[in-house]
Amino acid sequence: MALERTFSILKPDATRRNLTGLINAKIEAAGLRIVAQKRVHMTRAQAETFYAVHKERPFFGELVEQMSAAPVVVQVLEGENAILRYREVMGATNPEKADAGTIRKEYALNMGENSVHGSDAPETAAQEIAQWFAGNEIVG
Ligand code: RTP
Ligand code: MG
Repeated sequence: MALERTFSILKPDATRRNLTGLINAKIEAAGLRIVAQKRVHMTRAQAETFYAVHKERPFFGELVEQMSAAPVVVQVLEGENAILRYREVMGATNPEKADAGTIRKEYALNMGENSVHGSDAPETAAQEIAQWFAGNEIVG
């Protein structure tokens, strides 16, 4: 299978607790290469746009609040089957249901503050990467 790219966010709960290095070590150990990375503080508007698919959900307000409350690290990850591979490494949305060894099992605080985001499909990955990175910022 050809190399694929996915979009990742190390969320505010992770940056606050200085966990970005430990999480990156798990990403790299899983065979994914970090081909772009920067630290940004999302505005409310950026968080609303990013999670627009969830705007009717009851947790939307809290999600936007949390995502814009502190800096995040946005990344592009590259590897074979990167989208699914990263979802496996992240673990289930609810950390209580996440498999042992996954990022969320080890580091997430709860369903909302679950340390990482990863794209869920090729179309969303392309869209999310384009929202946060210029082409020349990604070095594969
Ligand atoms: P993500 O988009 O952040 O990678 O997470 P996901 O696919 O595993 O989960 P998704 O259903 O897309 O939900 C997006 C984020 O919203 C927060 N959430 N809170 N309190 C709740 O019931 C609830 N449900 C979801 C989480 O931060 C989740 O990652
Ligand atoms: Mg999602």
